[in-house]
Amino acid sequence: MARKELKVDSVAEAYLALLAARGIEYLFANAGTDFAPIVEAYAKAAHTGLPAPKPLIATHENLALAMAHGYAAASGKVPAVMVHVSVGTANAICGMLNAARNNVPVLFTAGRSPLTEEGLTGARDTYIHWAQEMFDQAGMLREMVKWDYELRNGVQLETVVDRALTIAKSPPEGPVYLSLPREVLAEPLPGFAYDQPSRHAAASPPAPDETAIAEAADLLAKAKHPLIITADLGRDRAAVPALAEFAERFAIPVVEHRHRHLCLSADHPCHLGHVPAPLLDEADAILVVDCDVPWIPSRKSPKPGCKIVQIGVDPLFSRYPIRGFAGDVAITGAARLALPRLGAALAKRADEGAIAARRRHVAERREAMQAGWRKAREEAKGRRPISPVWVSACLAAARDPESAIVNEYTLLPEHCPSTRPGSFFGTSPAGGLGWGAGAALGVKLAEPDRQVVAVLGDGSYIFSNPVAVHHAARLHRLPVLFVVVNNAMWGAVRGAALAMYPQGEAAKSNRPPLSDLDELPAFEQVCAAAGGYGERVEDPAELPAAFTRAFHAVNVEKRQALLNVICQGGGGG
Ligand SMILES: Cc1ncc(C[n+]2csc(CCOP(=O)(O)OP(=O)(O)O)c2C)c(N)n1
Repeated sequence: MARKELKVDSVAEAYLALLAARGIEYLFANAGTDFAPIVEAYAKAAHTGLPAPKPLIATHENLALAMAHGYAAASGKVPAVMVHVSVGTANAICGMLNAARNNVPVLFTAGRSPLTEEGLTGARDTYIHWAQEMFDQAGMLREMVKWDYELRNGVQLETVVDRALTIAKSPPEGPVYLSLPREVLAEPLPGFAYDQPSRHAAASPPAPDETAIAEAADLLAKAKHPLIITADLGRDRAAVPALAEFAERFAIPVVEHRHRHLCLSADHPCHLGHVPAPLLDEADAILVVDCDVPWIPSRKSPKPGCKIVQIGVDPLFSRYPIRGFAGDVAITGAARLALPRLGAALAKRADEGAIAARRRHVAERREAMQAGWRKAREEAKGRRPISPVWVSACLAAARDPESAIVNEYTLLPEHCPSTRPGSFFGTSPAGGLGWGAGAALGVKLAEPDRQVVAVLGDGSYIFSNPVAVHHAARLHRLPVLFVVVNNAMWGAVRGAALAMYPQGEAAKSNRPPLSDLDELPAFEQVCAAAGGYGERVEDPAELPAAFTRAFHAVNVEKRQALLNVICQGGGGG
């Protein structure tokens, strides 16, 4: 193992060089007075050639987090984010909740108010340095991170950075938090040396217990109509072919429920859409794989006696306060390791005649489901205001099939199918709005040659801090297409009120309170103000051509683009 020595003047310089050595490509930053040693280190690095992650400004902390989230999801690498002390941390918390619940590994860092009032380099020198300090800055987000720490001195730098990164990357992956006091960053650090390569590997994914596998295989082998429900399996792209093979071998239908990643290609013969409810009446065994919420019990549950097997790195979702889905067998294991073993155990018990019959049944169901979707598209075609079904269908026709889609829930995946692992990124189950636009920029950063499309509601778009988003797209040369499904309301809020009080006053009203968004700005002009292509679309017949124009701007002119599609209301997710 080689020790690498670096000539640096400060802990800040050593920190940046160490991040680069550990493969951190980007530091998403929203700076403050705490950044002075980092700013100085970057300025020096520009002419000394000291390696450092590329700094990328994001002018709001939630944007920084969303970009980091999208980048991590698309690249599989760990991004670093740095924000300004307590206040920057506070602004980023929604993004942190999204990252935590979506198991996104992020090294999230913040400065600390200088600890000392005078005497040390970096001591307090402006009035905010008193009031911004907190007794426990990390306490704000301790519930969302796997680990938090404050860097105390330069001597422990390597241990701290390696510990942060390996914990973030060990399953179940997730964000970590490190605070960096100004005096510590400013400390001199002569003769800095570190192991290269690192002696700290992330922990391996858990492999399943064979007894549990045998029990699960017994349950599944007895079932006539087993069903697989997943949301997140595709986060590990190596698990996607494992699921495809398993489902195909045993002719088991798969539902991607509120999926955050593509788990099974939409053209797989066992893909039965995104809604589990229609399949629950016949299912007599359900395999819940990497799925926090496989169905909504208050609406529809599996029939009594239906056996449930749960598989996941943390199959019980132990960080969720309440989650009552049954698990007759719960298997701790990464899907990519568990499914082949379960497949081997099931093959020994398989009734090939029953599988053949089931294969015909699944094919019939799939054909009926797709006929329903085709009918919905036919009906939606000419509707004005435009139907979200038509938006999704037109995007499906216009997109590069290899493109990546970021869905802040207004895209209807059944009308815009994805087939490539890593081509779909859905909202975190935490549902902190304002994620999609920034996440799409992060995906584009990770995959510059790929066409990237973000589909957002008007509400989600506003939550994303659009001026900051379009600025970042321009500043960092990230030409993404934003499609705003604009129903001029918070449809989910309205939908929730009407679902809870179907005969209530809000249901009788044309305009239930606290859900309509009147007098919305011309979103297309916000994008245009940042040098992008913007278009408002009201005529459904115009939508295909509008997509062509927008994609021309993105693909050929390398400019960001936004389609503000005026849609019918009542949506919601
Ligand atoms: C940060 C945050 N604030 C508020 C909410 C509550 N919320 C959930 S959906 C929604 C409406 C989103 O509106 P839009 O993006 O236009 O989509 P629509 O529901 O109209 O389809 C709101 C406000 C949330 N999820 N996250």
